[in-house]
Amino acid sequence: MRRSRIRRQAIATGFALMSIVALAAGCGGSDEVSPEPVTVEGGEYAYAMPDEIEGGVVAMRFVNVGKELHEYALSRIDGEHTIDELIRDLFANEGHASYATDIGGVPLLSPGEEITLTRKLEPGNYGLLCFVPSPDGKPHLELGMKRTFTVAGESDAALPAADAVITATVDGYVVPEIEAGTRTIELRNASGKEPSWYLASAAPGVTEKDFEAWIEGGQKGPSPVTFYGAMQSFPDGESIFVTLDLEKGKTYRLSDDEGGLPPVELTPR
Ligand SMILES: [Cu+2]
Repeated sequence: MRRSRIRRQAIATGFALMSIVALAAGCGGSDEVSPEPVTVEGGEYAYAMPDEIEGGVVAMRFVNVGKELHEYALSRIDGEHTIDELIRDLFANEGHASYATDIGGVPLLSPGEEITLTRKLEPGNYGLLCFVPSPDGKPHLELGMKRTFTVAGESDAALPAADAVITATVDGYVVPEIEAGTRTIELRNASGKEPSWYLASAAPGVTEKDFEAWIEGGQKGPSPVTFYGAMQSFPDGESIFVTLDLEKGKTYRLSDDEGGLPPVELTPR
């Protein structure tokens, strides 16, 4: 949960944001059976999703059904600990709890946006938390945006075929050309670190300061930056698949607020 604490701080100070992204695409396709996505709706101020989902290769479709920005910080919780114990311990121990493992979830997602993450999930108990501040400054988790769910069993679903691969290397993200449309992108971490994968877009000339001012001003009107989620940090040597709509001609920015990788831009063709 280290990242979640950092995210909370970053958002509180308004600086997580020009995290934006880029994607790539070619043509994909596979005969293997992809998992049926489990929908996780985030809104003011709760997550709606099943209490139990099947393990193995799991596709989770995260949707922001609310009016504010939301995130979906995901952790595995060992033992019988509750989500309230986890929150208490994270705040008391600089984002750490001995019984919880941060496995990465969806970072900032703008209202109306959605993204699907596909990867393997082991059986166990998991927790979702939103550290985004409400207009009055209270983190959403204090207002109810927190919940646990159970992963049980193991399906025979396979990982999806990727339309494109974005690799995080020691020097930065390597992004191929991207084709517009609904695309499944493999995010491959070969950076030796745990970078985050923020995907966002903003009108020309909009800066981090504009976003910071919007947060500090009580989030009046639409956010000057649109966030498409993508992925919080995950371990070196691993891959996670994201599926999302990429708009032709829009400039996306992929950036990292964890490992210090330089941001890259991509415009789907
Ligand atoms: Cu939230």
